[in-house]
Amino acid sequence: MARRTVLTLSATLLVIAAIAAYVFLYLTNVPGSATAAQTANGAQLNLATVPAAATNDPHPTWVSYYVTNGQGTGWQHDTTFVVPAHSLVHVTIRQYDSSSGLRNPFISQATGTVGGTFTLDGKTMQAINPDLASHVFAIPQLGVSVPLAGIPDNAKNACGNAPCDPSTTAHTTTTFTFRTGAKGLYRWQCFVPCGAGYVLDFGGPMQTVGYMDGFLKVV
Ligand SMILES: [Cu+2]
Repeated sequence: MARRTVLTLSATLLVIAAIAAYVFLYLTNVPGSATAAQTANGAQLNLATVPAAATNDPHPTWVSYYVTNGQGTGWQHDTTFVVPAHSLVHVTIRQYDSSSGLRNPFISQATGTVGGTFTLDGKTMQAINPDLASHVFAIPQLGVSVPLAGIPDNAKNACGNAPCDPSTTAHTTTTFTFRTGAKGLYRWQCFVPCGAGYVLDFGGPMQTVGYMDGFLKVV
């Protein structure tokens, strides 16, 4: 009888400990967020994509998005972006990674942006060569999707780990504008199979918030 009580108690304590670990390690462990800068023209979001996160990151070999300031410096590893509701959001993404290419060439077109276009290194475009895609910035609920071109495979001064210096390392610069709707939490993600080393290249950073996924918090 005493033995059965001890066993039952131990099992109960184990379950409680497991639930507590789940709550504190996962449910309350929310990634940080970054608020878009307010400019005279509307909200401005400055992002960067890198071939590898910072060397002191929990996953220093993973591809990732980062937030920067307007000069492309002041790097923050956040992928929740706070933007105003019913507003224009201007986005600039400095992209430091090489191309992975798309399996579905449809995604090489921009959708859901103002004018249906984006600029790549200053040139207005509607699509890129699908083979040149390095990452995609897509907000499926808003119909927004913009392809990001990779740097050439033989680029000099390619950046390794974040943070990357925009004045000395190779990158492409993509800009576009989209309009937000109602307040709410919207998911964004990359669609390029860029999770090298994982099943179908869609695992690891591709399925982890904080790397190739995040949220748009419309307030
Ligand atoms: Cu990606």
